[in-house]
Amino acid sequence: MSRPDASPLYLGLDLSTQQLKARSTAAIVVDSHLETVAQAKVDFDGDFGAKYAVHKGVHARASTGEVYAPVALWMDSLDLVLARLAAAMEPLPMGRIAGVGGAGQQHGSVFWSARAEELLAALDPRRPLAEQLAGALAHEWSPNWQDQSTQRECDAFDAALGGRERLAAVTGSGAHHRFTGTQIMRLRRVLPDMYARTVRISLVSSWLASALMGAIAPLDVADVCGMNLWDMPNQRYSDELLALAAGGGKDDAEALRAKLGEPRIDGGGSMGTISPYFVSRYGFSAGCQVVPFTGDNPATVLALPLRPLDAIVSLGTSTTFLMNTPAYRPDGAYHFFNHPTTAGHYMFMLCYKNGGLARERVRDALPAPKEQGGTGWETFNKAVFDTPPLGMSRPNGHDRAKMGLYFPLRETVPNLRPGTWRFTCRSDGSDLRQTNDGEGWPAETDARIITESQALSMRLRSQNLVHPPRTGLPAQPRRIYLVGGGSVNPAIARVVGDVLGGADGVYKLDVGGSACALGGAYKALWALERKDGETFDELIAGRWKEEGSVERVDEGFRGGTYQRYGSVLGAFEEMEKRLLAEEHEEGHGAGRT
Ligand code: XUL
Repeated sequence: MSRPDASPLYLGLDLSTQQLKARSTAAIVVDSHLETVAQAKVDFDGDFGAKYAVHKGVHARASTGEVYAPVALWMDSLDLVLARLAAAMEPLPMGRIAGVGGAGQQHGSVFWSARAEELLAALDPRRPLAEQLAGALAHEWSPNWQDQSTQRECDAFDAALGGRERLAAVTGSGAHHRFTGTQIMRLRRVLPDMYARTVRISLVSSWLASALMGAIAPLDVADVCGMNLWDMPNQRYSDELLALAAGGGKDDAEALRAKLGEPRIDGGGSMGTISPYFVSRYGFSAGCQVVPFTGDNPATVLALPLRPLDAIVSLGTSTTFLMNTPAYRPDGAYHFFNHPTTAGHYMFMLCYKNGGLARERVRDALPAPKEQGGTGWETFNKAVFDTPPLGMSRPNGHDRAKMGLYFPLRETVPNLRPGTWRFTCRSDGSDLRQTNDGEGWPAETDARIITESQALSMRLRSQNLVHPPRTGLPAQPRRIYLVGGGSVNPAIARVVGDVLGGADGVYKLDVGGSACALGGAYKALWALERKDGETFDELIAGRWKEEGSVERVDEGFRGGTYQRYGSVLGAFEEMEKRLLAEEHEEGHGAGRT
C-alpha cells in the first residue's frame, strides 16, 4: 500500500477589492512545485450583499467622500472561503497546509479595542468569527483605499516636513487621501472617543494575519510604507509624522506608535501557528505556520520571479505599473514601498486612475462599422494597428508627432483635472503645440494616441530606474508582464512593446483569478522553505515553469521605434507641465486622489 502524500502545501489568501472583476476574498493552495492544487472564492456582494448592504464590497458616503467596509463582512468571508476551500481540497486534507500567507488591500485600517487580544485568543470553533469578534473592534468600519475624505489632512501631511516632495523623500509617497496616516488623523478628529478606545491599529493585511493567528500580528515591511508614516531612508516611524497624525504632542506620537506597534522587518519566517479555531473548524494542522501577510500590490510582484529591470503593467479600470528595484528615487507623483521579501530592494508603483475606462471612452467615440450596432475592441485595435507610431505617416518629413492626455477622471499621475488635450511636436520633440478644438485629428488616430500616451507616461516615470539590459541596447525594462483585463488585447501589447521596449519581450501573465493570492501562497512557501540567505526570486525562479504561466504576446524592444518615442519624451513631460501650470493659474488645483 502506498503511503499518503504528506508533502507540504501552502495557502495564499487575498482580501482585496480589486480582483479582476469581483470584489472578493480568494484562496489558492499550491504545492512545493508551485502547482495550484485548489482554489476557492467568496464574492462580497454576491455572497453577503444582502446581509451587509455593500456595493462592490464597500459603503460610500458621497457627502464626505468616505468609503468604508464593514470589518464583520471580512470575518464572514474568511469563514466562508475556508469552508469552500476545505470542500475544494477534497480528497486532500487541509492538514497538509504547512503555511499560510496572503494579501490585503493596501492602506485600509482596522481599529481594535482593549478586548481584542483576549477575544482573539479564546475563539470558540463552534461559532463564526463575526459573532465572537464584534467586541474586539473599537470601530466596526475599515476606511477603504477609495476614500477621499482626507483633503485637510493631506494638506497638513504635505506641509509637515516642508513640502510634498520632502514628504515623498521621507515616506516614499506624497500625501494621498487613502494613506493610513491621513485616515488615522481624520478619524481621531471626527471620532475622538473611538480613537481613544483604540488599543491597536492593524492594516488589512495584518488584520487578516491576526485573525488567523488568534493574536495581533505586526505590520508588514512593505505595507507599512502605505501610511505616510514610515521613514524609508531610516527605516523607522517618523516622529514628526506620528505626532501630526496623533494630535501634535510627543506623548500623542508615542501613543500612536504603541497602537501601530513596530513592524516586522523580515518578510519571511513564521509569525506563529494558526489559531486552534481554524484547526478544529477547518482541519488545519496545529503546526500550520502563519507567515507575514503583505499588501495586494506587493503580493502581485510575488506572483512570479520578478527580477530587477522586469516590470508588471496591470491593465484594469485603472492602470498600475510595478517594478522591483534597488533604486530609491521618490517623487510626489508615485510610490516607493519596501520590497515585501528582499531587504534593500523597493517596489516602485505608479497608480493611474485613468486606464481602461479612458480607453473605452475613445473606443466608444470611434465611427461604428456599418455591419455592427456599435464599436467594439476590434474596431479600436484595427485603428491602433493602422496608425503609425505617434501618428506620423512620414516621420522624416513634415508630419508632426501626436500625443495627448485623456482623463475622464481627475488623474494622480500627474495630479491634473479631468479633460482631453491633444498636442503635436516635431519628431525631435521640439516646437510643442496644443491643437485647438476642431483641428485635431480623426477619431481613429485617438485610439493609437491614447494607448501610446498612457505608455509614454510610464516610460517617463520609470526611465531613471532602468539601465541597458545588454550591451548595445538603450536603457529599458528586460521583460514586461501584462496582467488584468487589458492584457488580452494584442494592440495594447504591441504599443507597450513599441513605447516601453522590453529587451526580452512582452508577456501576458496568466495567474488565474488572483495574482495576490498566488503571490501570498508563493510567499508562504519561500518564508518556510528558504535556505539561509536565499531570496524569494532565487527560490521561486528555480521552481517556476514558464509554460502555462506566461505567454509571449509581443517581441518588445524594436530598434528605431523605441528611440523615436524617446525623442518626444521631453515634449510629453512639457505637455503635462503646461497643463499643470494652466490649472494652477486658473486656481482649481486643489483636488487630489
Ligand atoms: C494602491 C491602492 C490600491 C489598493 C487596492 O495604492 O490603493 O491598489 O491596494 O486594493
